[in-house]
Amino acid sequence: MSKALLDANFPRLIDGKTMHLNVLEGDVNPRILSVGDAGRGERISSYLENLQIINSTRGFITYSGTFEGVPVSIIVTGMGIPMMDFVVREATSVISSKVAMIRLGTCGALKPNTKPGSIILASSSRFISQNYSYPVGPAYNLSSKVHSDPDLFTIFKNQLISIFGSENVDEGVDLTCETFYSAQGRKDPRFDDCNENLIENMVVEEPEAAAMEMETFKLLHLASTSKGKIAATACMIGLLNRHTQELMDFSKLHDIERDAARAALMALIRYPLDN
Ligand code: R1P
Repeated sequence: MSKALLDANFPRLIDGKTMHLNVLEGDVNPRILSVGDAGRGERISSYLENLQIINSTRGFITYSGTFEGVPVSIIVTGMGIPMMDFVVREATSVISSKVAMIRLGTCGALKPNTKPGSIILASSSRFISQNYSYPVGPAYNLSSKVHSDPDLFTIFKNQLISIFGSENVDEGVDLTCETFYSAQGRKDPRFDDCNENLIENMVVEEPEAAAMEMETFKLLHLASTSKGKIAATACMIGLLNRHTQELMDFSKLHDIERDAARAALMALIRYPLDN
């Protein structure tokens, strides 16, 4: 019975909750931090006071509360652009005002001199999709660019630099990939992925490419098509460098994550939302 739907076009359950995030009006605040990993979400939810947690059966978790007295939400988003699509559309559907959203994720770094463990800000993003009609056309396509909200980007960048120092904060074009393996140029001899030179080719096509991950393009694209409702930006922790193959010191990951989340929350509460 609880799965009965009120609306076929934008499904709500019979109790009025959105179908996948399981949220109602009042459950999500207009300042939203999206994280991919459930452990990351739980750890950084300790920043929030007056915490309310909403689980869903689809993997999304919404933590809402206050940060320095300002209402914010942290949403565990999962991986990939369909999950980001659910989060952006359903979370903003229960908010009547303008929304500020930041993604805090992890990525592979693409610039040869980016140190693993650095923070990489996405000034813009492009999408890499596999061409399933290949060999008609190239095996992988690179979309045109969508941009971060310039004001939110600048506020966030300043917060990150004040915490990490400018030497640990990089920026550039994010490449959001359709998949983790083939579309990020990972080699798996069991499959004909036709991705032998994917990274080399993409970096030639986009010389400012700085990060490879799986969600940012969808967030920025939806923000750019939201008719002014959503301001968005993103940063990722570079777990490894795809050029040098160097890995970060993973014993530092949770500390970096905690500090980056604090920077994101500070940026979100400083961003002016004109309702
Ligand atoms: C892959 O391991 C996942 O990690 C990255 C990718 O975008 C993908 O979601 O981001 P998160 O750490 O935010 O999940």
